[in-house]
Amino acid sequence: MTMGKFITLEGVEGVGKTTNLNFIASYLTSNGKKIITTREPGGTKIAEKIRDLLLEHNEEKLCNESELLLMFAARAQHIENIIKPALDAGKWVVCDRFTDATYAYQGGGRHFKMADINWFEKFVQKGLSPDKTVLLDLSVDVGLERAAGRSEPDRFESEKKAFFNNVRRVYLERAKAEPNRFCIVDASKSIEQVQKNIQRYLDKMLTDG
Ligand code: Z5A
Repeated sequence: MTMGKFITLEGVEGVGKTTNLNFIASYLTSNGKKIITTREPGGTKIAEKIRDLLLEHNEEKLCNESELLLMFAARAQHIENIIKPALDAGKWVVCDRFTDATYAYQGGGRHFKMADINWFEKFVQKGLSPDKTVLLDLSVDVGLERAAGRSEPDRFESEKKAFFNNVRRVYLERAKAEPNRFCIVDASKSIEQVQKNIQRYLDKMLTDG
């Protein structure tokens, strides 16, 4: 039985997850909530080491099966050591990406069967799932443009447009299938408008308790 709330942010690259994670954190804090912000893959020392393995270009090619297993290995560490203790202590956890990203990237992008991902989800999460997921939706072209030129592209950022179009498609399918958990926010709007829209969902969560 958890007491806090678990909010995740999702979307293709460059949609503004980091920008809006900071906004959500300060809005909830100003409304008296104890919060932690975190990210996936990552969030603990071991999970951040796994993140490096996943994002870096390695001399030895990381095979897709290892990629999927490492995502869930990092997640297991993160849930056990960060997410669950925070929720149990009544904190609100705001997380940049979670398992919807695995369905979108490893399912949509790498073509793993959704049923296989679902098996790992149950094995690792033991029923834990976000209370609310903000899907920042944006065309792949605009997202890649926004993200361009920041640094050397990592292993995922080096993928082709078709890969990201599949990622976006799966995100939207999942949002349609779970309308109560997901809120889809049009990330092509100005930052102010995007945050106004996110705030409406947060206000509802704060009122509903
Ligand atoms: N991955 C996976 O495959 N499977 C999994 O299960 C998980 C992850 C959990 C790391 O993710 C990679 O791991 C990710 C998927 C994979 N790879 N990809 N691609 P990440 O979240 O750490 O990396 P990212 O997706 O590359 O995040 P990002 O590029 O940092 O994007 P962002 O956080 O969404 O965007 P941002 O930094 O907030 O904004 C980008 C720019 O746009 C910035 O200059 C902003 O000022 C600007 N911006 C933001 N909002 C707006 C609006 N509304 N208008 C105009 N400009 C804006």
